[in-house]
Amino acid sequence: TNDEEAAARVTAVDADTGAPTIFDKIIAKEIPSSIVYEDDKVLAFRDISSQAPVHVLIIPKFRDGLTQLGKAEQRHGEVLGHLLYAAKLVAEKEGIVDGFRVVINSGPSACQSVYHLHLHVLGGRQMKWPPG
Ligand code: DGP
Repeated sequence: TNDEEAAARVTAVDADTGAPTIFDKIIAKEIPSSIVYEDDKVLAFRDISSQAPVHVLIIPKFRDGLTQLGKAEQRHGEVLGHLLYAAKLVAEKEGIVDGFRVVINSGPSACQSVYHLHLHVLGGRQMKWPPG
């Protein structure tokens, strides 16, 4: 409903304060996660609210102001490229490299809920288009 959309939007707008997020605790391994891939720059772990048989989040270990894609700066280009390449590595590792989807929700209208940039890697079932 429109009310639900409005509520989601207000929550999301309030959320991008630049403050640390739950993902910092996941990176620090202060809270557990199911890690799929890790290197010096990125961490990939299973989404707690899985929307497909494979649903992995990939995040930069050093957020460096990159709360959302819509706030990317030129200096983030290298890590953004690396995140995308890591998505391919994750897809390969998960056995879905023949068909998978990568999603970035940027900002309230896209329903971003955690303000630490992340890629969703989804697969293991027939994906539909258009997305919701
Ligand atoms: P987005 O809506 O694009 O901001 O996606 C954020 C995702 O993060 C959402 O699908 C649920 C996931 N998530 C939130 N908190 C946790 C957590 O503590 N652990 C894990 N594994 N995933 C989380």
